[in-house]
Amino acid sequence: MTEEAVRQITPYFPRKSDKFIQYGTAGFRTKGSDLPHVICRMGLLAVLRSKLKKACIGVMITASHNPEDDNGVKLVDPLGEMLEISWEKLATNIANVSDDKLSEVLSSIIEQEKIDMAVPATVICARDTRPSSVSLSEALQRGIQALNGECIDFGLLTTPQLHYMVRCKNTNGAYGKCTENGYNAKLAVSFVKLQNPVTDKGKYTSELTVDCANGVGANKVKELIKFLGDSLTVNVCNDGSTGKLNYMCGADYVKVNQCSPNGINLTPGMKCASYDGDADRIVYFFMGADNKFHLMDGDRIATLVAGYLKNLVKETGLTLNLGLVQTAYANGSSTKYITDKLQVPVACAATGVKHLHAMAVGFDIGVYFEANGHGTVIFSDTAEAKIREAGKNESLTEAQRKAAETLCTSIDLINQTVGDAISDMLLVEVILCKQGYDMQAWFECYSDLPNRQLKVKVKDRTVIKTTADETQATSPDGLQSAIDELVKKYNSARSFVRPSGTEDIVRVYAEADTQEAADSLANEVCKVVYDIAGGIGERP
Ligand code: 16G
Ligand code: MG
Repeated sequence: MTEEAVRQITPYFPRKSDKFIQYGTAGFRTKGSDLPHVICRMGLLAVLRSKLKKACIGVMITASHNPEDDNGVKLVDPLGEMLEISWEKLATNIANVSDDKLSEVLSSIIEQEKIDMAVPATVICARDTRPSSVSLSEALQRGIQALNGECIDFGLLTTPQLHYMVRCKNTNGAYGKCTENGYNAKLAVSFVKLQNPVTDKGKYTSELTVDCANGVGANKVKELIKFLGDSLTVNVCNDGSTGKLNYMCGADYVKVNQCSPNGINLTPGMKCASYDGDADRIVYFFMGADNKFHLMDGDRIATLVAGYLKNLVKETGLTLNLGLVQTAYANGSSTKYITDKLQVPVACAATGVKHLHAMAVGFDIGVYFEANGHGTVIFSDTAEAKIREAGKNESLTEAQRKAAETLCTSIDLINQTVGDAISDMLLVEVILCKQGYDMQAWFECYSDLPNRQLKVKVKDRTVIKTTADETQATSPDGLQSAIDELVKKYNSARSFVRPSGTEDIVRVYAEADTQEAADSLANEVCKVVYDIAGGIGERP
């Protein structure tokens, strides 16, 4: 069977180059033109995974915030979570094997994993708006069909919408209807239910301007708005009609450059947000009372969400263990605010959504956010059942019941499968409205510690090893103690280094009480990395 499948696809999607490609933190990602055979082969792998799991598997074609010429592919597991880590290696093997060995590798996976090839397979696929995504989606479907899998093609979707569809499909509608209208209706109904009863909205205004990175989020949010009536006005910018995908716009651009994107003329009083190219990340921004640009990143969103949920849980009287997962990049002030002021425990995970997600599952209610704006909330099955039950429990006080009902509706507003710019945006709006916050009030919750991120080129970045939370370097010898010595020279300072998972460089992060101090510390740490870890090129 594998031989026949390979015979069907290789004439059309041959492996043209020997360039090694790895399934990394966000799947395969490279130039779109290098991907046809990789994506076709992911169709084969998705079919095998579907047969193994006896469930529908998802495949998303996107390169998120990368330039328009790049593309990528990710597999999505049955409950809408990222592909199990042990299968990343299988994906890498399949992508890199020569055409004449492909059948052999497929057969060995079938044997090792004891896959019953008689089980039917279904794969849900979707793509972003990149020009190369259309033909890559065809390649994917050819791969799926070659192993007799059924393919459900949703065409254009945001990445989190695809994750949502997979979960809906495998839970027989318990999570929602497996259609775009189903997704929009679920979110919009919950949003309106949470927003409308708020009588005292304080400084809150129900209007915002969204930079959609000229990506797939633009048309999708336009569809969603139709379901919102007049409860929220969303001005959609960078909708792809004129600008180029991710070019001088989008969440990554705004976060990295700390400035407003092209296409938005930022003036005081405006509330703005940016999605990334596949709408799984969101950051907010505004111009403050000081006439300066202020970024409200994932850390800010996390504090808002954790505080809101913590209050609601308290009002229900239920005992539920709520925690927040951040990465080492989270600003020290946000961690302090959450721990001291909100009294929510904070855990630190390695960079990359799958690591945060895995740690968040350990709480009854696990909130996770990366500073770059990717994040969501996960409710354990038991927590969700308890909350839903409390919403109907006549023996509770009315206030307790109401809080439980509000929590239930919030659960429906949240895309628990993965970070979702559209769903996160609606959640932030609900919370800002309840708190009566404008952007300035939200901003004033705490002040960020000044920080700096730099990169160093080294011969082999894998010589740098870190602890699981990435806050300490365990190798090479002497690196961590050198960093510790430097940190001691500054106030409220912290610094760490880690090998990037997406680029061939070492990343350096430093924060301190002033920008000058953070800059200087980051620079000094770069020199230490260069000297101890085998720097190449000019010394920083
Ligand atoms: C990937 C990750 C992102 C992480 C980034 C770090 C996913 C879906 N994406 O884009 O979460 O922040 O890598 O990049 O997991 P780095 O390793 O180069 O610093
Ligand atoms: Mg993305």
